[in-house]
Amino acid sequence: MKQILICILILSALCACEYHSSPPDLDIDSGILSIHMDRQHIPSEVVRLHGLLSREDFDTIRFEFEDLGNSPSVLIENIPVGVWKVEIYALNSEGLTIFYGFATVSVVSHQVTPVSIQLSRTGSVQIVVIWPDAAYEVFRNCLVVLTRDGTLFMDFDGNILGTLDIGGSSSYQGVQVYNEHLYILDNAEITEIDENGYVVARTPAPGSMWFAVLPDSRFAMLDNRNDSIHIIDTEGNIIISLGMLHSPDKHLQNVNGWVVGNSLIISEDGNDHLLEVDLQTYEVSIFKDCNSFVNYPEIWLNDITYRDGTYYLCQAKTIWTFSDPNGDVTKLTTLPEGNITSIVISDNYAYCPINFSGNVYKINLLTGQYELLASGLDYPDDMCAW
Ligand SMILES: [Ca+2]
Repeated sequence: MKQILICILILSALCACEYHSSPPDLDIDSGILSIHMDRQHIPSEVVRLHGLLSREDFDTIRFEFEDLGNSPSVLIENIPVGVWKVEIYALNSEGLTIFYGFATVSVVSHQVTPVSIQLSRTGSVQIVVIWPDAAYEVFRNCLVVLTRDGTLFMDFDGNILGTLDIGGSSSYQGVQVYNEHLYILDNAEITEIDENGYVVARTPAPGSMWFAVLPDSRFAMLDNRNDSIHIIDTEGNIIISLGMLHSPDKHLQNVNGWVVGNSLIISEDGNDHLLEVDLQTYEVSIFKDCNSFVNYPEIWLNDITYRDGTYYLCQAKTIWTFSDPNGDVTKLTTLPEGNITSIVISDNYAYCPINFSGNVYKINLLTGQYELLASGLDYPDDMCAW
């Protein structure tokens, strides 16, 4: 179910009426309704957005969103204070309403009241109205760690700031940040949360797989059992399924993905190879053969990330760096324990959680020296910086 989120800010302001001139029994307060929409949440088939503001005994106000290609917004002034119903209609090129949503909003003097309306495809689906208290409390400029105790916000000194009460005990989970939004894979669903803590989309996803957020509203679902990569859209439909250049094996390897430019780099295929998926043509190729340097008996390549021309590739305990996939690799460090489940680069440090011990290490990228940043986490499975 495709849904759009509309954030409505109601800016209520008292009219500049002098009290002695106000006639009795007249509603002298009025407010301003300011509705903004995020273009990335409007499906491409929507060509027109308009709405109604209605209340018993008052004239219905009609409004139209301008500039759909950018960030459409509308400003309605002089709304008498009180409870109003807002309805939004999204039309396609044939003039048919394909999305609809409504909310009851209370226009109050001297208050800014944010209200979200989730638009649903018309038909048999229910219309969902999300009120502001549905937002999660989120923290920014910190690490987000997925554990069996939930999704934790942790600052770069290792202090836990709070918990996002979403996330379960599945071994196939993930957290990732893309375009300032947090994506959490849990129980075969990808939840997208914006910077204010609102859930802006939920995408059904095939189970028992890892994931990567891709450009242009796509996800890659990474399957280590069938050694395949499923590219899905935000409604969960498979766009294309790709193999890993060999028949499915019995290697239940880790499969992590990281987008670099217009490619998805995958670690790994089950044979110590990194793969590259061209996100335009969906061509799959071997990006790097790691057989020559990997540290045995640390089986499997783990997470991979990239910053400023350098790739950071983990095994269970060892972190490698390289800049040219055809060039040499450098060992950054070997931690005293495994398994590293994720690597996050921030400033001049890498941050790596260890699933079995519940520790998080901070590694100096210049010297390779590491320190224990946090401990006592319950099986940290994935991490990102938000
Ligand atoms: Ca496999």
